[in-house]
Amino acid sequence: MKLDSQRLKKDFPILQQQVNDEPLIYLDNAATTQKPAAVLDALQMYYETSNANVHRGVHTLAERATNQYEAVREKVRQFIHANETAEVIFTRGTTTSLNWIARSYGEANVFEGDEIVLTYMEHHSNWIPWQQLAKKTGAILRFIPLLESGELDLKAAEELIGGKTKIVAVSHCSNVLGVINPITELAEMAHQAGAVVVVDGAQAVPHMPVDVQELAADFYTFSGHKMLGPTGIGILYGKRHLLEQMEPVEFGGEMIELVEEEDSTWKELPWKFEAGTPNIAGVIGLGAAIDYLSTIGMEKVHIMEQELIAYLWPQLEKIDGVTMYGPTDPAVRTGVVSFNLEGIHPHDVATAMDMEGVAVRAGNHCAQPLMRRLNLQSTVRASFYLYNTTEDVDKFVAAIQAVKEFFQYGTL
Ligand code: C6P
Repeated sequence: MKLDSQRLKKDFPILQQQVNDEPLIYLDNAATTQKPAAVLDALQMYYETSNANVHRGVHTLAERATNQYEAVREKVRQFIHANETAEVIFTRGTTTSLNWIARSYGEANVFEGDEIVLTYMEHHSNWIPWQQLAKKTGAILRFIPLLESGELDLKAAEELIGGKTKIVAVSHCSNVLGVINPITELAEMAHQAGAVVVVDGAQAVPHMPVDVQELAADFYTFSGHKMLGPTGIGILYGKRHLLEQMEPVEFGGEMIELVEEEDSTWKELPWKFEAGTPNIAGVIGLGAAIDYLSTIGMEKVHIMEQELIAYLWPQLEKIDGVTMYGPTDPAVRTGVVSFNLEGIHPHDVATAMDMEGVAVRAGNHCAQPLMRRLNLQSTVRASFYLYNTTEDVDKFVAAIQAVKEFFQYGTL
């Protein structure tokens, strides 16, 4: 059965409002997604019935909170097809997960003259941690170039990834170009070279089925808030044998086994990485988000987004002055559409669209190196999700026309 986005939209209280006297059309889902009532209810229910610290108390509430918290780890494991819950670590989000991998795995395994391979489309969160690691260790950063279509140049990747490569860090989906990258192929290249592959899955996990084993990812990271869950919660997945070698990045309560005056030992995986009181409510909310998405089915979410883009793309192509970025082939793209309107600054476009009730993002999208490669300062970005309908697309297209009229496109 096809996804009924109109019906799903009713599950999201925030989407029932008007903005600037127009029904809200929320198209900034790559920045963060809205939360269904099921997630909001789970948060409230947790605080009303089960709030306690986890892994510490023996009282009923502590046990209830701990059980709920650990049950979500199992849900995440199933959702991404990890081997075991020991490989699922709760963090603050993708950014934290990537920083931890660079700090812990990176500093222990990357040395002077080693190479770290990135792509030119990486978000700053999958760029700066490696840049800092390279500065600290004397390693060299190499970059996989992009083809004209916005896809990665895999021939160039094959040449770049070699004996000196220690890490290949790549986004599964770009937050600007909407392109889906071929992680399995890149992982194969990395593994043949004896390197590990670190995947930034922030824009993938919310939008398509992800199987970390099928992808052969050594590390995989994502954020709860981009998949209907709360902010401040994310996941670091790593293969057990890699996580076991790694030192924790943060130290304190909860992650220790034995503390002596001069030395300490750590808990086993995954808890050795979870120092301090974790974001328990965030974890519970993420669990509710996973339930919501799983009931729908991620394959359906993916297909629905592709259909929406297939409906939008030709309409955008017809508008005089619109330039779109990223691949035209819907098979390799998600619901992220970056574009510019000739002669009108992206921020002006986004502000004028807001007057029509349409929320889009303008800027460099935390991808300055990519913007430089594209010879751009910024773009407008509309990013779609499961509650966006073809009517939303129509209103979005109409809003672009209205913006053009407002700025008297072609007459100045
Ligand atoms: N991109 C966007 O509007 P955090 O902030 O840690 O949850 O996610 C960081 C991040 C990492 N990788 C990719 C590909 C991302 O898109 C993001 C977040 C938002 O595009 C905010 S800049």
